[in-house]
Amino acid sequence: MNSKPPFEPGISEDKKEWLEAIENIYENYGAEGVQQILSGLSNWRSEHSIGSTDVAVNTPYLNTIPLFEQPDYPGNPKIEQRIEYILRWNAMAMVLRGQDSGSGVGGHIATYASAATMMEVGFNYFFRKASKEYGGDLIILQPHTSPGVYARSWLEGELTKGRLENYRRELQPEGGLTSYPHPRSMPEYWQVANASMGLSTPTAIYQARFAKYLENRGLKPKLGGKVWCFIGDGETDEPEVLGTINIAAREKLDNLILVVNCNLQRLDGPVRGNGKIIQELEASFTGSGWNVIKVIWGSGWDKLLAKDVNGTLRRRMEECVDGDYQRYSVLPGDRQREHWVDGNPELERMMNALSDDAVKEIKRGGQDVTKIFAAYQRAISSNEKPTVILIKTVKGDGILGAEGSNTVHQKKNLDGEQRLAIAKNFGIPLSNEAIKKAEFYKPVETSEEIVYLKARRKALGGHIPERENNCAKLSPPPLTSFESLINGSSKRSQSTTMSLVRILSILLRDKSLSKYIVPIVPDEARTFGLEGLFKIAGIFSLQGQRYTPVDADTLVAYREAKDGQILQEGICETGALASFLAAGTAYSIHGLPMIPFYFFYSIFGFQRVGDMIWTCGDMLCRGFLIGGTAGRTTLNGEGIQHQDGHSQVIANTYPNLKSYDPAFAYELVVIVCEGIRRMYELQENIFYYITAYNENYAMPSLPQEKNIHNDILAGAYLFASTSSEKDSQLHLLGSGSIMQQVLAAREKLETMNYKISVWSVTSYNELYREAEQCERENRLHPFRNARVPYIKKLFSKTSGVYVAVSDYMKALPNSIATWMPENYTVLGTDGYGLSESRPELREFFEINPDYICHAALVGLFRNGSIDQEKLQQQLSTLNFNAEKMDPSLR
Ligand SMILES: Cc1ncc(C[n+]2csc(CCOP(=O)(O)OP(=O)(O)O)c2C)c(N)n1
Ligand SMILES: [Mg+2]
Repeated sequence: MNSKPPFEPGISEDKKEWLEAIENIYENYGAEGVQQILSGLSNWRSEHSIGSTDVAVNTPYLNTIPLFEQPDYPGNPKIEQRIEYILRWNAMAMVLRGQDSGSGVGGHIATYASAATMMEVGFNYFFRKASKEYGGDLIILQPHTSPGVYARSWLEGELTKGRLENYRRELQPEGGLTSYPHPRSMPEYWQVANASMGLSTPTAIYQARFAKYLENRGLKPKLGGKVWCFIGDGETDEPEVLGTINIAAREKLDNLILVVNCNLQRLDGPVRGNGKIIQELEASFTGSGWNVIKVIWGSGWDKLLAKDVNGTLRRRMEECVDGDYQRYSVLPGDRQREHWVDGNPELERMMNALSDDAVKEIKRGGQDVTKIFAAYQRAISSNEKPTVILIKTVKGDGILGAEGSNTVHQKKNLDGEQRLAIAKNFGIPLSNEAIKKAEFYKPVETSEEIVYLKARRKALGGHIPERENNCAKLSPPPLTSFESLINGSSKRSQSTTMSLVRILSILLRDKSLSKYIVPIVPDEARTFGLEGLFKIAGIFSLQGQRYTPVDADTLVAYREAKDGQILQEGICETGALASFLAAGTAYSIHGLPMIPFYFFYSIFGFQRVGDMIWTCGDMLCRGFLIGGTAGRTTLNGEGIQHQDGHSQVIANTYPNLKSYDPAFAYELVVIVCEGIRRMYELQENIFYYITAYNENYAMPSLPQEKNIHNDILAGAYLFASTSSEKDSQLHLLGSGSIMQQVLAAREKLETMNYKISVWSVTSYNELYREAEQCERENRLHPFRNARVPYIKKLFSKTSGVYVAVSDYMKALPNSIATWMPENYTVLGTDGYGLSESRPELREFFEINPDYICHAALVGLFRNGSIDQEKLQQQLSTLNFNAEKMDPSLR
C-alpha cells in the first residue's frame, strides 16, 4: 500500500489522526470499506443538518490516478518525444511559411503546441480503426490543432509535402489543406467539422449514442468502439458543451471520452484567471454523473508530493488560481520558486531539492506521456459512464518567448532567432538557413522515428484521419406505394404535415428501406401527429421501458424500447440536430445508409440551431429536415416566437440544402422520393428542408402531365387554368397552405370574368438557384447560345399580371423577380407574427383572397388592362383597408 494519508487544507494537528484512521480502514477493508464509512458519515451529516454545498463534486487539485495505480508505460518515450518534436516543428513551419510567403492566410501554433502530447499518446496507443474484431473509434480533435494532424499524416506518408506547403490554400493546383477539419473540403480525410466552438461536444455525445442505437437495433455488430472528442477549456464556455453533458451520463455512454485541453487560456487571456477551470469542470461533470479523470501534474511532481506529508504543498496547489499558474508558466525558475514557496519554510525546504532549472523544467500532466497514458487507459475501461479527462497543459508550450502569454493564440510569426532557438530545443537537424526559412523536416523512411510511428499506427489499424464513403445504395419505393397520397383526398381534408406522416409510415413499412428510417422529434411528436408511430416503431431507450405507460391500453401507447426506432430528444433542438447529424453521416461513419426525418417547429430550426445545420452541410450529412407548423399565418394563435415566415429565406443560404415549400400531398411524395434517389441511390452530398403546414384541405391528385415530376422538382408548374395559360390575363403563384388563399382569390376573380392561371411554386429557392446558374454561365460565355432559366421558360408564352403569394417573407418570391415578366407583384408575411386566428392573420399580413384580388386588379390597372373606373368598381366589392398599418412595422 503506497497511498498518501488523506489531507484537508487547514486541518489542525490534533484532528489529523481522525483523518488518518481511514488508512487503517483501507488496509483492513479495502475500497469498499472506505466507501461504507464515507457514506455512513455522509448520512450522519445529513441527519444532523451539517450541510455543505461542495460535497463530493470536487477532489483535491491532484491527479485522479495516484502514482501507485499508474500503469507502466508501454512504449519508448524517447523516440516518441523526438517524433513529437518533429511534428511540432512541422506544424509550426506550416503556419510560419504561410506568414513568410505573404499570403495572409494565417494559422495557429499555440493550440497544437499544448495538445501535441495528449494527441500523440492517442495516436500511438488508443485511436483504433475499425476491423473485423473492433467497431472502430471516431476521433474528433481540436480544430486549431489541425497543422499537427497534417504534419503527422505527412510523416506517415499519407499527405504530400506539396499539400503541406499549401496549408490554408485549398485552391492551389497541386491541392491544399483546409484550415480546420472540414469534411466538405477534404472528404477523404476529415470526418467531423468542429471549427465552430462548442458544437463538437453535442456532436460527439450524439454520435456515441447513435452508435449504441445502431447496435441495439441490430444494424451494427456490438464490437465496441469509442468516440474521442478533444475540446479546449475556453470552449467549455459555450452553452452547448455543459448544456448537453447530462444526456451522455443518462444514456450511460461508456463509449464516449471527452478530453479537455486545460491550457488555462482561451483567445484573449485566462479562461478562469480567478478560479480553476479544472475544478469547475470537475464539479460540473461529476454532478452530471460522468467519470472524471484529472491529469494535472507531471511525474516531476511525484517526488515532491511524496515528501509532502503535511499537505503543505498540496494546500499551496489548492490556493493558487489559474491566473497564477499561467504566470508560473512564463516565469524563470527562481521566480517560480518564490511564488511556490510564498514565505513558507516547509515549502522552501521541499523546493530546495530542485535547482532553478529543474523548477522551470518541471512539467504539467499534459506534457507527460505516462500520466496521459494512465488516464486514457482508465477511460477506455469505463463501464456505464462517459469519461471526461481534464488535462492541464501550457498554451503555446515550447514556443520560446511566447508560451503562456496572453497573445500566444494569435501568434503566427517568429523571428529568425526564435526559430533557431525552438528548432534547437526540438533537436531539428536542419541547417540554420533552412530553420530560418521554416523548412519542413522529415527523417528518412528507414529512420527509427518513421519506422516507430508507422508501426504504432499499423498496430492500431492504420492511418487516421480517414473518411470512408462506400455505403450500399438504396432506391426510393415506386410511386405506386404512395397511391393513397397521389390519388388525392377530395373527401377527407388533410394537411401537408399529415401527408408527410403518412409518407413516413409507408416508408416504415417498405421492406428495403424500413430499417434505415430514423424518425427524430424534439418533444413535438403530438404536434405533428406522429404519436401513432410510438407504438409501431417504438421510442429508442437504452434502458427499455421499466414502467407501464399510463396509456398502455391505447393504440398510441408511449412505448419505449431498447430497439426503438424513433429518437425522442426531449426539448433539445441542439440534441435533436446532433442526432440528425449522426444519422445523416452514418453512411460514412458506419457504412449504413440511415435516412433521418427530423420533424421540428420550423421556427426552431435555422434560427435556433442554424450553426448545427451549417455543420450538416460541412459534414456532407444526408436526410430530411421537416419544418413543421410552417407559415407565419398558418400556425395561428401562437404569436411572435412560434410563427415562422422566414425559415425558407434562411434555407437558401445553405448551399447544398434543397428547400421546398409544397402545397399538396403528391408534391411531397415526388420530392421525398427524389430526395431518397439523389441522396441514397446517386449518393449526392445534398440534404433537404421541407416545410409542412397544419392546415387541412382537400388534396388533389397528381396531374397527368408528362413532365410534372421534373416541374415539381424544378420549383414551379401550372396547377390550374380557366382555359389555357396562354390566354390568361392573371397568373397567381401560390405555395404551401397559402395555395388555398390563392384558389379562393381565383374564384372571386373568375366571377369578375377574368381568365386566370394558378401556378404552384414548390421552391422559390430552387428556381432562384437555377436562374442564377444560367445567369452566371451566360455572363461568362457571352457568345454562346444563352441558357434560359427554367422560370423564364415557364412564363415565356404567357402575358398579363403576375401575383405571387407566400406565407413566407416577400424576399422569397422576390428572389426570382429578375427573371419574371413585367407586372410581378409579391405578397408575403414580413414582420413579427402575432396571436390571432388564421383569417385575421391573413388579413393583417395582406395575403387573404381579398388582398390577392386587390393586388391582381391593381396590376391590371397599372398595365392598362382596366381603367380607373373599373378598378374602383371592382375594388369596392373587396374587403381591404388601404390605410391600415404596414404589418412589417408593427
Ligand atoms: C463559436 C466560435 N466562437 C469563436 C471562435 C473563435 N475562436 C477560435 S479558437 C478560440 C479560443 C479557443 O480557446 P480554447 O477553447 O481554450 O482552446 P485552446 O486554443 O486554448 O486550446 C476562439 C474564441 C470560434 N472558432 N467559434
Ligand atoms: Mg484553452
